[in-house]
Amino acid sequence: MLILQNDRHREHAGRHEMYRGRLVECVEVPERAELVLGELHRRGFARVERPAVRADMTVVESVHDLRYLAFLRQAWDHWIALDSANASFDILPSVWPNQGLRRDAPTQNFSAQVGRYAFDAGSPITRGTWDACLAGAASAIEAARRVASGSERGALVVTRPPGHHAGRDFFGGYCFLNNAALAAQTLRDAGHARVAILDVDYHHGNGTQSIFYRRADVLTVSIHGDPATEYPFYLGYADERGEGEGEGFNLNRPLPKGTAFDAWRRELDIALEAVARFGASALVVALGVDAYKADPISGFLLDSADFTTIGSLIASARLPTVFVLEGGYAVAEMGINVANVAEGFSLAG
Ligand code: OKP
Ligand code: ZN
Repeated sequence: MLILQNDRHREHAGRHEMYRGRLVECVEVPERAELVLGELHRRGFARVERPAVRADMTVVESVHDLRYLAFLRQAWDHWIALDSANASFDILPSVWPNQGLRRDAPTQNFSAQVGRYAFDAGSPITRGTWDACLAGAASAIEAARRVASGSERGALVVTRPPGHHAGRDFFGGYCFLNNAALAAQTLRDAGHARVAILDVDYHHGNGTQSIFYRRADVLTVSIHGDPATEYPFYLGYADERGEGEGEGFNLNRPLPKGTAFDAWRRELDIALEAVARFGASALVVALGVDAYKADPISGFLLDSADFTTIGSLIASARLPTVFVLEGGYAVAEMGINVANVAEGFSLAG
């Protein structure tokens, strides 16, 4: 299996996120990707490549909104222009156009613009956020191209920040550009008529769902902690099934906090059946490993060995597959859990 790494991920390094009235240290840290790469290397996944080219903006601009992209690209410069002392702090929103306020208001105020594009106060924009995200997008697009051409059966994109909470024109949940959506769109553009995205991160991939909600060509399936109690709270319920042409092409399988692998695995069977019934010819896996029992911000009870099983069950779908790294915050063990998925997938032949 091909491993593609985003070698600019370190440039996104948030300092604080807002949580329960205080600024706490970010859990989505550069060390995460380093530990994954270290463990893959130890296991002998020798082919680790860095994508040589910049992200194809045609793909990025087909998934994301042009004004949102311009905002992200310029955000740090605008932040510093407000006050050079801002360089010591990250950008976080403090005001939002909810409750009847106008999201399309022609405001010139920078803070107001941040709030227009952010849906939480836990996802700081830093000096290197744009460059790190764009390099991540390049990795996801390149992985999808290699898999689409048939030169690889499977590819794993080791990148951060994650992407599945990012929508067409919004960021949140530590996510800015939706790497899984970019991979899926790339597979579509390469001729795969039906592409499925399977999201196994503990948190519902609200961004991915919203990007494809009205489309019948990309099936989105997610297994996650019940949003009635778990982040992102406002999306991810079982009754969200798609809209318009997309009706029937979104499947949510929320599970209660405390769910262990026997029940989780039954949901994976259901998800993979849906992918097969849909007739997907390619698969993107939004690979969060925060379903792990020791994850500090999640509530499922999976063991490290379960991730090997997940990898082999996904391989049993027999589809060209792009794995894109999402969450996982039990930093010490996340390398093992990601490498287990990769090994389970590879060894299943
Ligand atoms: C991103 B991904 C922790 C609060 C939770 C948001 C969680 C985002 C998860 N202090 N904040 O899906 O792993
Ligand atoms: Zn997550």
